[in-house]
Amino acid sequence: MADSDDDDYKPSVQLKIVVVGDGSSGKTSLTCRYAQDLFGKDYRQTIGVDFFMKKIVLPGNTEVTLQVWDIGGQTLGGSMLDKYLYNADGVVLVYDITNFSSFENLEDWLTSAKKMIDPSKNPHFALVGNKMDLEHLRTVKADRHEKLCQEKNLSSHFTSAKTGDSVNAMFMKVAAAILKITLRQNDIDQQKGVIKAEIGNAASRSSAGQGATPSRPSNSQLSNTNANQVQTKACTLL
Ligand SMILES: Nc1nc2c(ncn2[C@@H]2O[C@H](COP(=O)(O)OP(=O)(O)O)[C@@H](O)[C@H]2O)c(=O)[nH]1
Ligand SMILES: [Mg+2]
Repeated sequence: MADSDDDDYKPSVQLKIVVVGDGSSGKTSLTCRYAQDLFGKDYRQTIGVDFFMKKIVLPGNTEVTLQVWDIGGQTLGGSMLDKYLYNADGVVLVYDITNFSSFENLEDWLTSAKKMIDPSKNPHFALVGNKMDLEHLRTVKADRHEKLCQEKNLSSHFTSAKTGDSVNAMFMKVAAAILKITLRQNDIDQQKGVIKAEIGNAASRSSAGQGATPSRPSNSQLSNTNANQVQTKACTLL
């Protein structure tokens, strides 16, 4: 159903999605899992891989290029955080369901992100409880998660980067929510829209060096992307 003639495609839409949250919540694992279907059990804090691009097709033959940014080692007070969040269409707030403080800290991540993103962008915020394969060690109850979603108007997701459970679905739902496209269960189950993934870093896109704002599309609905200029890198699983 997702496969159809190229002639039917509408102009491509590009969305910037930024994955934030405490260290060790699984941001890099989620982005690598989504980008390359990789999961590394034992790697150090993210170095060098800032974002990747992946094309998916949403209902209505809407081709979407997702630019997914991993904030790497940036902390809440991190000096580059605003650069990562610049012009984001969606923010994925990740916590580890076995680590209560990673959940508690998300309110601060949310507050900071809201301050850093132009309100006129009206970005979508998603709450992701990761490490669902460790449900037996869960310390954040589902009702706490749902309560925060309601209070802060976040979409609700649970994933396991380790098993891959619901990772594709989460990113697909976030893209659909940003574009206000309704997904049916069938669309989520099929996941046939993946065309390709590329990985790059901010430095390769920034002409003015450190501190410069990575060049970004001025709005979320562009037909032309810099995807081809993205430096290809493997997910850094050290
Ligand atoms: N069991 C389990 N471990 C995970 C999962 N996601 C990440 N991890 C582990 O948690 C640790 C931190 O993951 P990482 O992706 O580096 O977190 P980040 O600091 O937020 O980027 C690593 O040891 C990962 O292998 C998951 O879904 N399940
Ligand atoms: Mg990381």
